[in-house]
Amino acid sequence: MTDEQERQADEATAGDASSTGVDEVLKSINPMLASVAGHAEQKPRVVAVMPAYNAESTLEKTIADIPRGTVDEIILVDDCSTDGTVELAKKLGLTVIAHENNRGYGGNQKTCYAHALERDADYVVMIHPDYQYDSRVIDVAVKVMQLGILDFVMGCRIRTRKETLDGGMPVYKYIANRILTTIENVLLGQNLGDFHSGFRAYKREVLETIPFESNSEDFVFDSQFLAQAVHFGFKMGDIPVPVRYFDEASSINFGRSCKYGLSTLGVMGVYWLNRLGLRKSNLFKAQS
Ligand SMILES: Nc1nc2c(ncn2[C@@H]2O[C@H](COP(=O)(O)OP(=O)(O)O)[C@@H](O)[C@H]2O)c(=O)[nH]1
Ligand SMILES: [Mg+2]
Repeated sequence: MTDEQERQADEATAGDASSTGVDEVLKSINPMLASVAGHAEQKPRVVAVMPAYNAESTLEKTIADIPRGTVDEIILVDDCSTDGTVELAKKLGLTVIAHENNRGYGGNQKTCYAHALERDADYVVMIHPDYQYDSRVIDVAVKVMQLGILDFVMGCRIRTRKETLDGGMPVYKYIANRILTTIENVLLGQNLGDFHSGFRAYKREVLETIPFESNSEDFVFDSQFLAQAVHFGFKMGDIPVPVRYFDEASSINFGRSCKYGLSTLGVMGVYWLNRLGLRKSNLFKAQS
């Protein structure tokens, strides 16, 4: 252990001891305060999940960017990368799960969430291992959920047009995002700033309720998940998340983006057919 790690461990222990002392005093004063003290003792378990595909060149930076103490465990699911993602993730001490076959981004998230639930997560944060999203917002996302304001937090990459385009989002992605986000807000009765962000955080209950195993193995998994969250009545909202654009952080090309956009519109159709009772979909069937 380095001196710095030892100092931080000492500080953490000292913090625990003093809060335990305060809790004991509160408990001895009055039973109502005791319940407050009990509440203060419960530290939620936050698990970060990383759906990875050829992330060797950005993984270490992404992990270093996560503020210390904000997550209790990081699970990386590798979707058959052809680079050294798995070896590096193990070296960095992450919990690593490797797919035997390439399943796709949706398939990857299914493994991420199933394992996060198995590992007793109270809150699950998805962060891409491509060093694109600013991890400092993890804590804020969890706080907003702890306060009961939201069940499902999206990171919004778009504050102003100028900032987003100057930041490097390709113009065609920006325009498609604005159009799709507007349509989705209207059709789903929401007011999110960015329906297509890769920064997402959930309360455990959201992942226990949404039958995400029925979703697509491809990118449209994300759009299905959002429609499902609306269907099951979860409170969704967003917080701003700064992003970085560089070659390794963005591999989705024009063709795949178009396919994703059209499939997303398809999901809106499936949602409304289900809602009107014209054609029921398994996507909206509660988990048994
Ligand atoms: N499983 C899988 N994941 C992929 C593939 N391509 C990209 N991803 C993952 O999908 C996420 C989003 O891709 P990215 O290129 O960063 O998209 P962008 O930032 O929105 O342009 C990243 O976490 C990638 O690891 C793929 O072919 N298979
Ligand atoms: Mg990216």
